[in-house]
Amino acid sequence: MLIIHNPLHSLHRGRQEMFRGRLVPCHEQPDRLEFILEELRARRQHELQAPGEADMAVVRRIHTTPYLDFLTNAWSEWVALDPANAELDVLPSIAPVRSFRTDVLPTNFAARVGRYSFDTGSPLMAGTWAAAQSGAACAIDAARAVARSSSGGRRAAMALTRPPGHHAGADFYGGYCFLNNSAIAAQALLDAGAKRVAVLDVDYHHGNGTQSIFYERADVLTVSLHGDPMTEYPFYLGYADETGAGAGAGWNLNLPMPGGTAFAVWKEALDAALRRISEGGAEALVVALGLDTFEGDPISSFKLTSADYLRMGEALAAAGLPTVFVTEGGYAARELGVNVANVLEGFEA
Ligand code: SP5
Ligand code: ZN
Repeated sequence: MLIIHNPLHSLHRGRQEMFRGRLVPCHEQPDRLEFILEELRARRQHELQAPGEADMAVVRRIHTTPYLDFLTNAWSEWVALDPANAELDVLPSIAPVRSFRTDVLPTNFAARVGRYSFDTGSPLMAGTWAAAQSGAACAIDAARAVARSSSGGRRAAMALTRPPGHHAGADFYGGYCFLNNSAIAAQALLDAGAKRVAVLDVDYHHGNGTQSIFYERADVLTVSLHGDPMTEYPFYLGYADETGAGAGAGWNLNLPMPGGTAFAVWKEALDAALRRISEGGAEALVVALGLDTFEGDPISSFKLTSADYLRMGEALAAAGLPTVFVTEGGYAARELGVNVANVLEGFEA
């Protein structure tokens, strides 16, 4: 498979995230991607490429200009507050919840960090913007390689990148995500001529950013399989009764499952998701490929085994659609390589 991998990913290297009142080591680390690259190279059947420059016109159809301006300048503003900040990651210190104004944008930097983020677990640092932009470039290039498939291009491609993207909305970051690479891939497929695209999110966590970006649109069907938000992050979105709104009514499907879910039950949800995608007439598929459903994942509670990822890949291939894989979460770093490679092996079998 064609794999567009992010050469700048390690510029984003979070030191700490907040957990239960403590700063603990960040789970979303550069070695995650290095282990995947190592395994994909070892299997020898993949074609690894670096992306070109990100086409920001596509990114701007997904994210707002004020948010992109914030990301572009965040680090220099942080260091301008105090040169000693250069040794620290940016984390928010205020959350403008209900009854606060959304129509003011304070010049105070800390205030704007709160405006544009939704958790205290997503450190932002000097290289975040460059790494995230290069990840968007991977998503766009992978999508365009697949979009050309009618004229003899690719059946599938992968954007292999971090930081992940599916928690990021049009104007906010969180859940280790800054630019929504899966949404950007979907938009690139539409821009290249697809009339309808499906985004199937198999990360353990609900893809709240992707859902909210497309919630009122019928040209992107969003489907997410995830841990029940009543107990699992991101808690405040991802319930089964969220089905889309306005022009997008009926074009969102959430399939939450309880902690401890193993592959037999998970696969039934996947089959339901793929039936919905088939009914919806999608012309291309984006798979938001989180590997935190793995039994060994340190922050999640599903029970998928490495062999199950072969079956997952086979089922995704059986959908018969041009497919763009975009990597999302998954924190059992060492096992990520085999698990990603197994999805692709199952897909290409
Ligand atoms: C892309 C993605 O998978 N984002 C997930 C973000 C989850 N953030 C909350 C993590 C809380 C983990 N705390 C577990 C501590 C175990 N000692
Ligand atoms: Zn996740």
